Amino acid sequence: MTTERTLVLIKPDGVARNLTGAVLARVEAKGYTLVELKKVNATRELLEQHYEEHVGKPFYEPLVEFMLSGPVVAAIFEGHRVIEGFRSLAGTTDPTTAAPGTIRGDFGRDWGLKVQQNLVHGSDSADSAEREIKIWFQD
Ligand code: DAT
Ligand code: MG
Repeated sequence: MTTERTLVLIKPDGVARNLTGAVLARVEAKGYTLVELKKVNATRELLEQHYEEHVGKPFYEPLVEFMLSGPVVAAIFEGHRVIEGFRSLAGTTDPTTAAPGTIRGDFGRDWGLKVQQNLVHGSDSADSAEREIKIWFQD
């Protein structure tokens, strides 16, 4: 067994809709351990690092604007295979078609805005998790 960590973000839509507790409860109920938790007002600089792979894509600028539109809750969760386990709990990127039973599928949909407001972020690999945890939890 290897203990792995992942970065989870509750995006501004999830925080504004008071879904933080519901999301965290699902991750805990699946059996992962909450290691760190904080509410943050992201900055453009921080988001540029976080979304490095998407800089220059058509949805990048609206994505950053959305992530700056309100506070975000950042969490580190730990457990064996937590990276893929959380991505499975979160569901696919487009919340309209994410499977029912997932966080995005149950709580989200495309509201007709430019960027999919899909409630959560989860690291997609061990390398991204390490990189993203450093960005959001510098202290
Ligand atoms: P994920 O968050 O499922 O890992 P991603 O890393 O490809 O997805 O993209 C980051 C975020 O950018 C995603 O959560 C929502 C937004 N996004 C991605 N693809 C998009 C698209 N085609 N149109 C609008 N927003 C998009
Ligand atoms: Mg991603």
